Amino acid sequence: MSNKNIKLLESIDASNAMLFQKKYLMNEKPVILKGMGKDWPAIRRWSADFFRNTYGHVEVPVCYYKSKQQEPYKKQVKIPLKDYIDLAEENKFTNNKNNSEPPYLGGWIFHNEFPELLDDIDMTLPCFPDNWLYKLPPSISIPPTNLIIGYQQVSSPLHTDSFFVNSVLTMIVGKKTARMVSPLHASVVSNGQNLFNPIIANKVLKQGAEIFEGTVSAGDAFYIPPGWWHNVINCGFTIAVQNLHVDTYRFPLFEQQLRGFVLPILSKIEDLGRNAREELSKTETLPAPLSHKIGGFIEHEKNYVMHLKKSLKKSEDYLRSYYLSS
Ligand SMILES: O=C(O)CCC(=O)C(=O)O
Ligand SMILES: [Fe+2]
Repeated sequence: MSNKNIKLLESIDASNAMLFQKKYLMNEKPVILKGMGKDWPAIRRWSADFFRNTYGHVEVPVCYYKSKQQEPYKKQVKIPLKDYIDLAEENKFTNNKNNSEPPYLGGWIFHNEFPELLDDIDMTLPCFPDNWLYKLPPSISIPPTNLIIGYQQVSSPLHTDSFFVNSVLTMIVGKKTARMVSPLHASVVSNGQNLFNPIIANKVLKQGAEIFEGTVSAGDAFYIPPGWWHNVINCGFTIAVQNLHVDTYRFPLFEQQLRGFVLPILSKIEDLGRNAREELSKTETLPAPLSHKIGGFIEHEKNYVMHLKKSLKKSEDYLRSYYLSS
């Protein structure tokens, strides 16, 4: 470690679920979970050859974090996994005219297409109670796991994970080093930074933030709490699994984040409806079209008003009790 002001991440045995929950999960404090994946079949099965031979033909999405930042999953460039692994193992990306940045398989959502791979990992982590992500309706489901294959030339610049989820990054092959900053110091860091650049790290430290650093190798995992900034580099060829968790305690904030996605869409639809009604009210009064009756227009409108009223009351009650208790 180059800078002695950088603190070492604490590290505990992953089998000590009680200690993890009390000291780290409850306090949203990052930690290294030693041996998290040591008994997963993936540790014995997964390798560059395994993926090349079994899934080499599959087109996988790659990221270009430096030139494109985080793109929507469906918009990412896709390349055959075989080509990607050849490149990653060689660690010899050379600039070409079209693209000067090496591609990074920074999060492949594999489990719908290849659910058999789920048998190689353990998603029922004893450290995490009940994962509420499984309760979401399929239409807005957030994939609870993804696969990351890396090499020395690629990394994840400083970022926070969306929706305030708990993230567990378990190493299957190779080593990663991470630097993390608490959300309490968000004002002195920014998205996309390289905290491994000593000039940037020193600037962040000087402004009063703490930087935590740790390295994990096969079988070990990082626990990255909600909202924590993290910058992750690959120390050679790596295969890792990221698992996302939302427990009961953090679900209300998560729900609010999801609503932030849905509400603008709902508002837009409502606005259009109001525009149409306004336009109609300017013209001579027309009788309601027959389809209103068939479609149960009045019934649905009443149900909607009831839903809004109930929702409003529950939210107001919740806010009142929140203020009383804090
Ligand atoms: O390994 C990486 O490059 C990124 C991992 C990460 O950002 C995460 O687990 O949230
Ligand atoms: Fe992340």
